Amino acid sequence: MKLIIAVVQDKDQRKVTEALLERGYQFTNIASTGGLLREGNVTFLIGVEQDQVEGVMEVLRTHSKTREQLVNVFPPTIEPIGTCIPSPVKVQVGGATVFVLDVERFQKL
Ligand code: 2BA
Repeated sequence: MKLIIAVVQDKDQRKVTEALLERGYQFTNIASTGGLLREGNVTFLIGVEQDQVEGVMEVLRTHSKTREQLVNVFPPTIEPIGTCIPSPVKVQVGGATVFVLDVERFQKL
């Protein structure tokens, strides 16, 4: 068995959820926050058999979009104090960030 951990942008949550449900996968959603952007995203925990991994990947590939977002970057020198102006930099976010792990044991107790 495999555990797929997929970080998806908030905006794609509904489509990914619907597509996973339609295909009969079982999963859990956890509200999460990106370390860099500090914005809400969603982490899906999806437990599947080995032969279902590609099906889940296909759903994630189809419904997780790549978007550009601006991040404020502060210049390395911040002197004189109080005059520091952050400059926005574009970063590409998504599609999904996916980890596939081996599951040692799976039980519902
Ligand atoms: P964030 O941490 O908010 O990152 C948003 C985007 O900023 C990333 O998009 C990436 O393009 C850029 N970024 C983040 N950290 C960076 C760094 N150290 N150097 C250069 N660029 C950086 P994605 O790569 O699509 O990631 C989207 C979200 O997936 C991330 O949101 C984070 O929540 C999660 N994620 C990505 N890589 C991860 C990892 N290795 N471990 C755990 N979570 C990860």
